[in-house]
Amino acid sequence: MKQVLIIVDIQNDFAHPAGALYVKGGEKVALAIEQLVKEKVNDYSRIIATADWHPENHYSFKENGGQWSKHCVQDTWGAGLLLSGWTREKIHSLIVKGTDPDNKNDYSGFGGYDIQYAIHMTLQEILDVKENKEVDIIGVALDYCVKATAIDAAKLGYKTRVLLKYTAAVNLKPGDDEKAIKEMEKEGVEIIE
Ligand code: VGL
Ligand code: ZN
Repeated sequence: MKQVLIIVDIQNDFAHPAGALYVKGGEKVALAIEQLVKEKVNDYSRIIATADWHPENHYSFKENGGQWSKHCVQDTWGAGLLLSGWTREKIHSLIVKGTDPDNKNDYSGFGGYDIQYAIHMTLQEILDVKENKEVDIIGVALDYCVKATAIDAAKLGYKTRVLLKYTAAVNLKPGDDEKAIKEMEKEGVEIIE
């Protein structure tokens, strides 16, 4: 397989029941992803994780006039990955996103950069230097950051699949998950049950 696995935002604030923006079932998704990585680590050419990585003054926080409770503040417990050391050690790149306090279009991993490079390699640059053309996307939340990342990937020309079994949705409104699936399909994302 020449696919890249992109694990979106498996962070305490989304996936741990005590997290600030807990997505129902997030901890089960985290465990399923652990298992998937164990089984497929040699099949994927790379494993990339994204992380919501907000400054205290991020626009999306209620206290700053936004819609969400304060979450994934840089270097706090909530921003940490809810993945074992074994799995984290398999991750080649950690893409942080949502770092600009005022950028209102920051759900997609393609708006972030690899935290290990001072020179700010983007997700697209990392995929392209390795000539990776196919991506499997999993994680949370299906109706926000998974959707935005998958649609960007498809628009940028990558063969893009979302593996539903390894996702969970916020569903602020009932049916947001179905709506997100339709939006992704419209943009050419393949949805795998
Ligand atoms: C996300 C809400 C706020 C996500 C990030 O990762 O889906 N959702 N920030
Ligand atoms: Zn966020």
